[in-house]
Amino acid sequence: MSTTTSTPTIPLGGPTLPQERRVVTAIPGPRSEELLARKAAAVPAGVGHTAPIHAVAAGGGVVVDADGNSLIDLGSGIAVTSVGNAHPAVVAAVQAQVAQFTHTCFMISPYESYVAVAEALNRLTPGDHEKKTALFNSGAEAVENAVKIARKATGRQAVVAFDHGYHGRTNLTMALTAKSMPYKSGFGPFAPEVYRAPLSYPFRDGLSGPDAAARAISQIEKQIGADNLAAVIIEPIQGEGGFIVPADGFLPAVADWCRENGVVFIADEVQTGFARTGAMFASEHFGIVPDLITTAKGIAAGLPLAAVTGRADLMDASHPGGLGGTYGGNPVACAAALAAIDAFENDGLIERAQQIGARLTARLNAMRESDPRIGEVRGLGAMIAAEFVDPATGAPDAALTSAIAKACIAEGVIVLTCGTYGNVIRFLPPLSIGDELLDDGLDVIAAALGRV
Ligand code: PLZ
Repeated sequence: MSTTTSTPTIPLGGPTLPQERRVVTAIPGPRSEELLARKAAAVPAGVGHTAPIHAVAAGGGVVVDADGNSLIDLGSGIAVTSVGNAHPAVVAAVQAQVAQFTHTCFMISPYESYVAVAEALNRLTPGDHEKKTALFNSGAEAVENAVKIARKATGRQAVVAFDHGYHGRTNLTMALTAKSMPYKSGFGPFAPEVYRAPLSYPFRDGLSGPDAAARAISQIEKQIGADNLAAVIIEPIQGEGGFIVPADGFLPAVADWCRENGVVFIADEVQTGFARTGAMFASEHFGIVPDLITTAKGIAAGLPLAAVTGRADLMDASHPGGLGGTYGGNPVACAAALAAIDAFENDGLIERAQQIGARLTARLNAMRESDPRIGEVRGLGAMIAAEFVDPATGAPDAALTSAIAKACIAEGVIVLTCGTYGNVIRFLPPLSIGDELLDDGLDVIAAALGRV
């Protein structure tokens, strides 16, 4: 691991917030309590929240709440504010664009920033083949469109998604998502022609990458048949499913099989994209070149934007007017994306993600050595997780996981859980976080682990 305590060169942004954990009231404090009561009365219970606060400012590595508490942000709003919240270049670009024009609809009167984002994604995504990009508003919408594009290009209908996969909450993406509660339960019927294949989950299946791929491919061939299959969609590292890093060789074997069988290989990099894993895209770690890649989250530093980027021949298969949407590639979101992409490329954020990953991994592994309830520490770059188990049986321990997360939030550290079994704590700090804050956050986690 890197032992250098480098101060990040990344601008902190937004209001210049003291980079400190500061808990001045109970969490939630009285003002957040009031706002939470209004939320409960005005917003449906289905829209949950992790931290019982209301945010008023954020930047660097902190989120400040309505009571003046400054919480360490180890979630980045689910891997979104990777360049840092209210990054100054993003703020300036958004302010300039919003004063110029807020919307024309790209399908009515196109504008340059959309094209510039497309050019940047065509250049930055894996592979040097000819690519094109279409822009949308959310990760789920990008996934929906990737499937549309693959079906149109192949003339086939079936789509394979994997165990532990997460692809969104719209009807088709709920079908693609593996976990029933809370994402799907009671919300069916789901879109047809979606099939599920087994993943590589080394901690739980003990299979080599090639063996796990052979298992998946055999199931796909027997249950669906390559001739009927338009696309295979997979997150290179499962996000909501538990930060599962597939065994070496799994992804290349699946991608090769797709290529040999005319099946479109879609990498869903909505959570893993844009420097998060210590590479611009996680596919690079596994040596795969997806036919289509979906992105969102980190792309525009918090403004709603998403993309499908991929082989020009596939992207061009749709008839004119077949792809789009009123807001897709909104000019304000595109301005934010161009500023964020510039920061990803030029502010050392890929290296910073690697440093953060090394620091998190070393510390969490040290905790694991003295506490067998941490079954595994895994992940790449600034996308790291700890899986909690019953040491005697290896069974997932969701109750312990949620108790630790709650204890951390009460102490002023925002941590997120994930995993099919709800037994994973994931770390997705903004890449603008400093080492001291990161260490303080880890101290709080270690103390919580000792207590619960
Ligand atoms: N694909 C890989 O991670 C979003 C969802 C949180 P949207 N993940 C966070 C929740 O509980 O809703 C995600 C993802 C991957 C697609 C999506 C969907 O992206 O922008 O939330 O639609």
